[in-house]
Amino acid sequence: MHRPTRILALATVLALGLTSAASAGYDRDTVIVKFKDSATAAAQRGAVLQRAGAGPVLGTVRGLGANVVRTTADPAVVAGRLNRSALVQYAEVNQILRASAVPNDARFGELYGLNNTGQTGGTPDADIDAPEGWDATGLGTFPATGGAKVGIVDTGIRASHQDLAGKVADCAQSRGFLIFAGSIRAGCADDNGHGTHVAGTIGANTNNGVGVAGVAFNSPLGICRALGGPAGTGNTADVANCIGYLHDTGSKVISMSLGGGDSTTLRNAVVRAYRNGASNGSLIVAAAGNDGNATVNYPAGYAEVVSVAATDNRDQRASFSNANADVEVAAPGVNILSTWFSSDSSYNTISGTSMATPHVAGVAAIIAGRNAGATVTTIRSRLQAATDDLGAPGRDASFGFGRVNLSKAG
Ligand SMILES: [Ca+2]
Ligand SMILES: [Ca+2]
Ligand SMILES: [Ca+2]
Repeated sequence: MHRPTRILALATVLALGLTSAASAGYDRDTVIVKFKDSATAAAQRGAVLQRAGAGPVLGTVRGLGANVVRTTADPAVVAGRLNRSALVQYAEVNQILRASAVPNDARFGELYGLNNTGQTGGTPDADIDAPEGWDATGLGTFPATGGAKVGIVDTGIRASHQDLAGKVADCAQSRGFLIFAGSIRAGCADDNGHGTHVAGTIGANTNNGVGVAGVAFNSPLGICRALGGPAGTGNTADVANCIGYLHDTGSKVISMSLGGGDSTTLRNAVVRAYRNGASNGSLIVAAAGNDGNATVNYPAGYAEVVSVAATDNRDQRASFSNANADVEVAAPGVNILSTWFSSDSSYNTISGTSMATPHVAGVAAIIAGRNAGATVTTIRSRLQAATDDLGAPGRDASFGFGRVNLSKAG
C-alpha cells in the first residue's frame, strides 16, 4: 500500500504533579561494630556479639579496626543493643550507598524512567537503570563529549535551551515540497515542542546543576526537522530526505518518534541508511505507535528498524502503546519530563511511544560508543540483550525483548 500519508508525531500531552523522594536502606544481613581497645579478649567480644544477636565476624574494615558481623535479626536493633555495651566504641547498620553516577541536575529526581525510586507512585526499579548503567559504561564522571552521534527526525530543536546548548552538531530541515522543492535547507528551530522533548531525553546536558538529564548525555545531536507542518505533521518525502541527511552526516543512531503508513520512498530511505547492518550503517529506532492496538506503523514496521513500545512507572505496557510481532524493545513513555521549546528554561511532561523511543536511542548510542567500528547488526543484538524481560517470557508483542536496561549495555 503506497498511499500518500501524513506522518504524525506520536505524543499525547498530559500534566503531572511530581514530588521527589530518595530512599536509603541498609544491608539486612550484617552490622558494623568497633570494639573499644580495652576489649581485647576474643571470648569477651564473642559474648557481647552473641547477647546482641550477632556473629560470626565476617571481616574487618581496612585500617579502621571495625568488624563486619553477620546477623539474622534486624541490624538496626542489633546495632542498638551493641551500642549499650561498655565494650563497644560504636555499632551501626551497613548502609547501602546509591550508585555514584547520580547527576546534580535539579529535576533528575523526577525522571522515573532513568531511576525509579517510587517517586511518582510507581514500582521502584521500573526504570532503565541509568545511574548504574552510567557507572558500568564508564560515564559516571559525566563527560560532556565523546559519545556516538545521534540523529533525530522530528519537529526540530530549541538549540539555545539551557539543557541543550552546545549539543547540535548538524541542523537542517526538509519541509513542504511546494516551499523548498525537496531540498535540505538550513535551520532546525522547533515551533512545536515535540522534537525538543525528544532531544532532551537523548542528550540533555547532564550534571550541569539544572533541569533534566539525558540518557546519552555525551552524544552530539544531528537534527533534521521534517515535521514542520501543523500539529507536528510532515510528509513521507520530508522524512525520507531527513533520514538521508542524518545518515550522510554520520549519525550512528537515528531516532524517529513518528509514524504513518507504508511507503516505497520511506522504506528505500531506511534500507539505504541501514546498509544491510554493516559498520557504515545507521541503527534506526522508531515509535511503535499510539493506537493502543496491533496496528503496525512505519518506519517502525520495517525489518531494518527497531520498533519501540512504551511502559509506565510500574513496568506495565502503556495503554496507548501498540503491540504486535514487530515490537522489538520497550522503554518508559508515560509522563516523561524533558526539555520544552517555549523558553530556554522550560520543561514539560508528556506521554507517547515518542517518549519511549529516545530512551532506546540513548541506550543504543552508548552501546555504539563502546563498540566503535562494530556492525549495526552487532549493536542491534546488544541492544536487544540490554533489556529486562517483561510480560510473557521471551520476546512478546507488548514489550519485544523487554524494557531496555542501560546497566546491561555491552
Ligand atoms: Ca541538565
Ligand atoms: Ca521493525
Ligand atoms: Ca517478555
